[in-house]
Amino acid sequence: MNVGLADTYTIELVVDQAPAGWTASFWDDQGVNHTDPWSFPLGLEESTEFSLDVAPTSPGYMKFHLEVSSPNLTTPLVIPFSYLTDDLDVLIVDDDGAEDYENYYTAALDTLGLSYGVWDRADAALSDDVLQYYRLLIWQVGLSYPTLDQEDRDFLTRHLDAGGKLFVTGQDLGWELNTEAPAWYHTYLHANWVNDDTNNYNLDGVAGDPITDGLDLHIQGGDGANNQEYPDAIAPYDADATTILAYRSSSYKAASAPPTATPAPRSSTSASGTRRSTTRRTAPSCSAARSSGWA
Ligand SMILES: [Ca+2]
Ligand SMILES: [Ca+2]
Ligand SMILES: [Ca+2]
Repeated sequence: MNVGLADTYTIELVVDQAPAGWTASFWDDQGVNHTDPWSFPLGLEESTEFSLDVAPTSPGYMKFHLEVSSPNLTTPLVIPFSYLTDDLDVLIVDDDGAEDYENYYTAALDTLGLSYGVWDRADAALSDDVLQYYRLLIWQVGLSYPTLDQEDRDFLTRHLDAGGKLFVTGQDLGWELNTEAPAWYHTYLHANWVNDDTNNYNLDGVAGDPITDGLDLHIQGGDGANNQEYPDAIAPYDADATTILAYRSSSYKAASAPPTATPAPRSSTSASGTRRSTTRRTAPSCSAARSSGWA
């Protein structure tokens, strides 16, 4: 609805990210389909409606936005949208604010040949459709703070209680949850926060672990995000978790996961890199949880 001056608006659909072959368009209230920018007049308190049409040709996701401009709008109105098919291998929850750390995960999934979608947490909370369609979540918070707020934890509680699988990573996740939600951290990630800054950037895998056996991991520089400054030390909280990554030449542990022999929910948590000041985080630590046969 136009609540300002009579104006001529131009609406444009801009595709930000889409697999090859996907198309998107919008319909005006006269039933005309548009792919190019379209202009229309609106008087004071007049309104119009649009509907969107996405034509996917493969498992995947599209990010696009509508941009509305007019001579009397100093800044165009941007309305973001995401469209995800319901047959994806993995859903990445992009909860890192305006950073682009999700690209590390999409690159890895591309290498593995797995299909995925990206849900921008800044655009919307997770809908319960996610519980039905996406069993494996990669939830990355990057350097954002707070990390998993109450709404996030409530969603993840439902996801994990339903047998969903989770890998969660972000700066000082353990440090924050140890203060904000220790019972949830212990119960759902089966992790215990130990230390805020190990000052150690070399990790060793654990012999026999299906994921980390033989892994020699340097978490600073290289081709990573290079944002690790205050890597947490964590430990398994209970018998439902076991250490899978350890800091080299140290008693500190960096990651835990469900014991492989345990059939029910397993969770792994890794703490590495990332830091904060007293008021906000400035570097990432990584906390990972897998559950119900994540490997
Ligand atoms: Ca992002
Ligand atoms: Ca969050
Ligand atoms: Ca830390």
